[in-house]
Amino acid sequence: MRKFDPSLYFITDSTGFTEEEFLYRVDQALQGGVTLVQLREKDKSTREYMELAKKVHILTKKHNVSLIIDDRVDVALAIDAEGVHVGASDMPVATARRLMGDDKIVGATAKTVPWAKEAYEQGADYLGVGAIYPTTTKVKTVLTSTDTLRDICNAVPIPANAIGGLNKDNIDILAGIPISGICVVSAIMKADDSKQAAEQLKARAKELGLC
Ligand code: TZP
Ligand code: MG
Repeated sequence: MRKFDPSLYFITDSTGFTEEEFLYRVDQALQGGVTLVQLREKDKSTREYMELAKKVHILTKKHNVSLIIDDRVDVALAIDAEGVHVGASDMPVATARRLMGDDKIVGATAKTVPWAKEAYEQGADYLGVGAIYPTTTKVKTVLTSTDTLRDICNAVPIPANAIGGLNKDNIDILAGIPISGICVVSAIMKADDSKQAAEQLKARAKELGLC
């Protein structure tokens, strides 16, 4: 498996931005120190998803950061992204792993311990666990307690990240839980200054011993 750093995992959302503004924010986030990027598009055609992914990949490669494609193994393989992330309504983890091969990153969503164990056994490299707080990002999810997050971290040997409504002012709730990092969309994507937002989140996460 490819090495990756999940500590400050930035998940994109291009909704409401011109492509230029979107790519600028992604680049700013990378300059601010995000360690992993997921391109997450729900409404694009396959061709549009691929074209945007190629552009984002140029930016992530410049910063030596792995790019994960949400939902779509075909798009990830087509642009030679470093990995894919699959959730409950996507391809099963085992299928994604078989198609992606052993050299790519396969991430999975998990909201319970049995689900986390199954994803691990099927070949997931990391887990996204949440939503910890309510989120304004368009997603079908339910809240996951910090107790469940802790149990998942202790149940599987792969990195588990917290996700959902996280920002620099509320991640203290995660202190002491053996997560490998945090996943954020809005806190960076919608910030006035995405670079500064990434820097501040990273500093706060370090202060709390979260990464
Ligand atoms: N899965 C659970 S919550 C979420 C996803 C994709 C969205 C997180 O977005 P935000 O803006 O960081 O709350
Ligand atoms: Mg999905």
